[in-house]
Amino acid sequence: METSNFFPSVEIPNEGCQKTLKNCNELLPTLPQSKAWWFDQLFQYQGFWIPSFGIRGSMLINDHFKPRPTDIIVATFPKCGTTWLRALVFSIINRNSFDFSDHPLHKANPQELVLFFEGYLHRYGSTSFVDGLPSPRLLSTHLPYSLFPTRMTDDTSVCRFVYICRDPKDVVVSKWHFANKLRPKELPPLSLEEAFDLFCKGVSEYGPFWDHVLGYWEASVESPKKVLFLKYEDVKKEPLGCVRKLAEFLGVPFTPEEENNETVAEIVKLCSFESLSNQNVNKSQTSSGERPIGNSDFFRKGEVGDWVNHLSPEMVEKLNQITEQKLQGTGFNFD
Ligand code: PAP
Repeated sequence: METSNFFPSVEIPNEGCQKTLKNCNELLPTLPQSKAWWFDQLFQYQGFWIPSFGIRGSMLINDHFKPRPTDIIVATFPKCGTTWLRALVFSIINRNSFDFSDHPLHKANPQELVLFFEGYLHRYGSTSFVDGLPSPRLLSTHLPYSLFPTRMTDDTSVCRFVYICRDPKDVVVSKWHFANKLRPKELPPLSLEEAFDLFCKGVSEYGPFWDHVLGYWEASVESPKKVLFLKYEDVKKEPLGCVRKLAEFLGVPFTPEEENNETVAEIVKLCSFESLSNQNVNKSQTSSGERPIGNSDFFRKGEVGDWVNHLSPEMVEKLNQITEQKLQGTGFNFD
């Protein structure tokens, strides 16, 4: 049995999961490949550029995962607000179990409280760890909506998804900064120009960005009880309203007593960038065997519109144009 803080134990996958892993290993070399922004290669799988562990995770989910009606899947394209949404969902769901002065978010990074779904499946090579988690299970994913099995996406009574998206101009800047922290030292730094070019071509972990966003957007329009779609910018502007909306969607609306006690405001405050980034646990720069980065790397500026400090007017025009084209006729925009 292997152990680590992040992944407590590893067991031998059962026969069914071993078969899935074998199928995945056979499939990977047949897929189109591209260089990644960080350490792993990207494979074009069902229309998306995914690292191998994500494909492994998706195949294990499709073949073996048994969803429960209480499951909550926190879904994002990388760098769109995963850390924030994890913290918000965890504190909404567990608000009666903890005192705000002695809350788990003071001691643990949101990643330890809302587990990375495909990351855990890949690490264990099976669904057994996730199968053993108590309800309600809070799981985080970067996988596109279309990569989940229909038994999770069809039936409104089987699990719920909450998604947060962000202006692609801020996403590309945030992801570029993050990529240069994650890249192995032997590789040269990724220039902003190269990162931008790859992002525009859709070649980015879990990209194309627009297809990822639209998959969840369309699902939220079709099944508003199954998928809640949020924008980073809206949560920044109206955090109280968004937290109330989240709680209602998750089936745990705030009571009048909680409103009087300012529970909503406490949650917003606890999960804010200022609060989370100042927790000692999130100031850590220590990397682990599983992650070559520290918790502090998930907190940079946490602002809307930092792209003005990085993108040239030509880049802005190009990205705006692509976004306009991709979103045309979908009923969705980033305004
Ligand atoms: P991940 O997808 O790799 O888990 P994710 O948490 O989605 O990363 O994105 C990190 C971004 O969210 C960073 O944005 P920036 O680079 O533009 O600064 C990070 O600063 C921001 N972020 C982290 N926590 C919060 C928060 N509590 N509120 C607002 N933004 C946050």
